[in-house]
Amino acid sequence: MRTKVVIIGGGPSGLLLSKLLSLEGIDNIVLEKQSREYVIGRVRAGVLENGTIEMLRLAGVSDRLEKEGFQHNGIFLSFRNHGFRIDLKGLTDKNVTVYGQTEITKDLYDSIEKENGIIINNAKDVLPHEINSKNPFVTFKKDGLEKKITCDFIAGCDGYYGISRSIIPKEVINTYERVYPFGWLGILSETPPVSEELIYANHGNGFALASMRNKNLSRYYIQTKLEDNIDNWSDIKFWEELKKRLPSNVADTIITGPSIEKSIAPLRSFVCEPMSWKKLYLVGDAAHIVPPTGAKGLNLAVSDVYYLYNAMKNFYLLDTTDDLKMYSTRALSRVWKSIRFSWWMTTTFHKFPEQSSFDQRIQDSELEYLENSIASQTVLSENYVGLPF
Ligand code: RFL
Ligand code: PHB
Repeated sequence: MRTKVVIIGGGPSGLLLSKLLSLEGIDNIVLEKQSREYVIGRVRAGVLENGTIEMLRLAGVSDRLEKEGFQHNGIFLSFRNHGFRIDLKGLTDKNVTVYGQTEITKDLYDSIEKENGIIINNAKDVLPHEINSKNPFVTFKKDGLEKKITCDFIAGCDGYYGISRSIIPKEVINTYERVYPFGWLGILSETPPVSEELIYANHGNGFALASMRNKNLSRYYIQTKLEDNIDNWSDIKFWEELKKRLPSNVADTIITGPSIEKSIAPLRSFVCEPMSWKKLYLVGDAAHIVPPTGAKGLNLAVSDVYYLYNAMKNFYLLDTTDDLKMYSTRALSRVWKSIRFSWWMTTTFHKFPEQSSFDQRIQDSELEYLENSIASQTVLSENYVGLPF
């Protein structure tokens, strides 16, 4: 088999790249190790920047998003048992959209399949070869049979634990990492959200976040110990702890119910430089990870796709490699700004194990400053709604 671009990983970045390339007539094949149901079932991101929406529109997969997504013009921050609002729209003239990653992935799958794009699910032992040659190829197993696809380029869209990054020789790569000493316990429950806008809470017991998917589907998170286990968290215990961490006037109005999903995610900042090597281009979580506090992971994956899609388009349609050569530099410049913002949100809102009363006072004064300074609120808003591509 031969194609122009083999895309390893059928998460949001791989699927979006595939759809955009196909619209330009650039053949590609997506190799995804999991089943379609598994990929769509993963509950993850919920907050989309306008740039992300633009890209989904360009890919022709925004119809449902535009009908069912919720426009949010602000967010609430809380500390010392009271909340204040950041007017994202008033400060930046932009807003964010709440629409689940699961829905985006489903829309992309449906659209690619409708247009006869090729996604090979349950592709096992995927391995890129001869990246440095004119004809790189990828091998994999499907239903026990060995397969090989020769191509011009390989896009590594296979997430943090994927195979693609590990193909780049160690001496070429630099990695930068911060592992946070806590995780997020998240639940999904079929209850009305406690607030029309998201609430990010700093509390002595740890961070909490009140988010949502729709009018009868809430998503809540609390900071937990890294080594914690979901078996230690009955629904009752979760709701009790969440209520403690939100301002009491909000906590009093929470409608609780059984969780329909519950999981713990570790928090990490990670960047791999460069994001490309020879004919291999890393995209999204394969190249970088942010803690979810700034709601940036999926949005960053989409801005990587923007740079790579344009570079590949210019290669095939205008016969220039200039933008491919610049891919890593352009993508990294935006990546680092989101890494910084997500690190700042994480450090400002979470309780660290070794946190002293001095550190707590610094966090309080940071939040007090934010509450009273339009300049500080503008900095946060500009980053939260998304920096330009
Ligand atoms: P993904 O989604 O991890 O997809 C990678 C795909 O590659 C497949 N794969 C392989 N396929 C073939 N061969 C191999 N060897 C393979 N190895 C892996 C995997 O099965 C998978 O299908 O990466 P991608 O596409 O780069 O997308 C990144 C986003 O998923 C991620 O950044 C976001 O979910 C992060 N994130 C958030 N981002 C936001 O922008 N806004 C948010 O509000 C937000 N909230 C979150 C989040 C992530 C969270 N968790 C669980 C980490 C909230 C949470 C709790
Ligand atoms: C979510 O709804 O899953 C969500 C929202 C905002 C974040 C992280 C996750 O910062």
